Formats: sequence, C-alpha cells, structure tokens
Amino acid sequence: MGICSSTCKMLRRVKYVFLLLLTLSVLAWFSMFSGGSVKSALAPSAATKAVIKRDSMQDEANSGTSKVVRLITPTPIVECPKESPLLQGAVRLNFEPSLKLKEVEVENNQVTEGRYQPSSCTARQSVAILIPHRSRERHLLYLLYHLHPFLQRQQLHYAVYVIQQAGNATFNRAKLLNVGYLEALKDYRWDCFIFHDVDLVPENDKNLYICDKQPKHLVVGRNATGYKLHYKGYFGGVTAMKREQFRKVNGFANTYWGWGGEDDDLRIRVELQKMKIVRPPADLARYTMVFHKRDSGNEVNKDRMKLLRRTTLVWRKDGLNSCKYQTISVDRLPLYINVTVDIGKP
Ligand code: UDH
Ligand code: MN
Repeated sequence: MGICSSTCKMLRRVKYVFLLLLTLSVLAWFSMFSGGSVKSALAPSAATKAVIKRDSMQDEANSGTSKVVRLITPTPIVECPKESPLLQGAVRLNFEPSLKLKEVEVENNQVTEGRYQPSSCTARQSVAILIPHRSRERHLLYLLYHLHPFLQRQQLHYAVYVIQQAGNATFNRAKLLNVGYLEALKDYRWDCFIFHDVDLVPENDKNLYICDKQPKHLVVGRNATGYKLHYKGYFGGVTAMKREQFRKVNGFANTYWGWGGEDDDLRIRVELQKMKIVRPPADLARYTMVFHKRDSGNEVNKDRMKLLRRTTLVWRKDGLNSCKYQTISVDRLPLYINVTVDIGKP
C-alpha cells in the first residue's frame, strides 16, 4: 500500500497509458476490418454511387434467381460511343455441320447466364432478345454462334431468352413472344425488345439491335426472297420495339395458332397507335435464313385473314393483358435463359 514510491507510481501511470493506447489501436483496427471503415463515413464519389445504383438494380433484377449474375463487374460510367469501334460490317457466316454448343460457350465466356454487358463503357441500351422456339435446336445453335459476338461488337447490354413451347399443340409464335416479354421484365427493366425468329442470321453488324423512336423492322431482305422486302408492310422475322411501344399496342394477339398473320396483326396494332415502322438501309438489313421445311404442328392458319379483320376491335382485350400461361421452368444456361412454357391450345 503505502510502500510505493513516487517512481513506482509514475511507472504504474505509464503502464495505464500504454494499455489505453493499445486498447484504442485494437479497436481502431477492428472497426476497419469489420466494414465500419473510415472511408464509409465519407460521402461516396459519383463513380461509387453509379456502381452502387447499378448493383442494386442487378440485385433487384436477380432476386429469386441464381446470384451468379451479381458478379458482373461494376458498370463503367463512360457511355459507349454512338458507333461502336468494334463493328465489322458485312460478316461471313458459317454453318459448320460439326459445330457444338460447348464450342460456342467457350468462345463466349464473357456471357453469364445468357447476359452480357461491355466492360469498358456503359451500353446505350439494355436489350432483351426473345426467340420463340420448338424443336429447332440446330438453328438455335447457329443463331447463338453468330448473335453473341454480333451483339458484343455492338457494345450492348443484352440477354438472350429462348421461349420454348411445351407439348405438341399447334405452335403459337406470337403468344410465346408475349410470354418472353413478360418473363424478361421479371429479370430486368429492359429498354428494348428484339423479337427474333430462330432461323434468321444477321449478315451485317451495322444492322443495330437497338430500338428507335418508332418500331423497327430489321429484315429488309433475306436470301430466300432475293434480299427484297417480302411484301409491302411486312413486319415479321426480326423486329425491335421499346418496352413502352410494345406495352402501348398491348403486345401481340394471343389468338394466332399455326403459321401466319400474327406479324401483320402487330403491324395493324402499331399503325392504330399512329406509330410508323422504320427500317435500316437495305444493304445492312440482310439475313440468311437457315433452310427449313414447314414444321409439323405449325400448319398454315386458315383463319388468319378473318382474325386480321377484327384486330381493330379486339386489340385492347387480346394481348399482353390477357396472356395466360404456365411457366414450366426457367433455366439459366450459359448462353441463354431457357423459358419453357405451357401456353395451352387453340
Ligand atoms: N418456330 C419453331 N418451331 C416450330 C415452328 C416455328 O421454333 O415448330 C419458330 C422459329 O423461331 C421460327 C419461327 O417460329 O423461325 C417462324 O416460323 P417459320 O420459320 O416456320 O416461319 P417462316 O416465315 O415460314 O420461315 C416458313 C414456311 C415454310 C416454307 C417452306 C417451303 N418453301
Ligand atoms: Mn423460317
């Protein structure tokens, strides 16, 4: 007790100060590593804000799905140039019989679960490619092989959705595309939708897969029709519409079972909204259609003319707002999102 000298008291004081300093530094280290870093107390920079915003959009988009897509690198803040420097113009197409899906996957390893975004700039549009499909695996393979590099050269943020009609009932291209639109919007708020036949391969990457102020028809010419517009007003094969444009026309009619008419019906819907179909120059909007015969289960729809006469009367109640279906599965494959759906029968 009373035997401690003044030197002894001083030593004790030094010891306390030392212990206090030690505790403080341990606390400081702990708070840095547990996330409450000094940095977070500072206001985030504009770049950080942009990344946070995009990440939360991705989280929102991916909720309820696999989380792998979240790992996409933060979006750069510079907007991609109006004309991508990667474009090649007319490209040579290749329909190699021995082509395998695995090879296409390896060549497109930047694509995650069917989705891609440029790493050096922010894409000007986010585009969902919707492909109606049943039993055309070979065509799908050739399309994926050409389309992924094509879209990447255009510096787009995009995803490819393949909408598979389950069962053997008569095919319904239009209804599958409505389903594609509704399902894709559950993932992300896409700006632009490309409705794309599985057998049409674009020949020129200056035929841009982005949406315009007006609905856009991308197939001016194809090999099978001597690269001439099929007929005046043709609006089939590959078309591009903004999210709001498609919503405004109430999408496609659900009532066209079998081949034909649904694309003309969409043209009528577009015209009823006083929109005007635009087309890229004919030398760019060229496609090769992989040769095929008429599919069984997609016979010519004999009622199509009758249906087309009532479009003006029914478009408001036959379309996106009346599209009933049952999703059987959504598989996030490396190169596309495979949506298998029961759309019923005629
Ligand atoms: N589709 C399928 N599976 C089918 C039917 C259609 O995937 O069984 C899809 C596919 O995306 C296809 C699209 O629907 O590209 C349109 O169908 P289509 O290619 O049969 O239509 P097209 O305008 O008409 O090419 C083809 C008529 C066949 C004529 C052959 C004789 N000259
Ligand atoms: Mn075809």
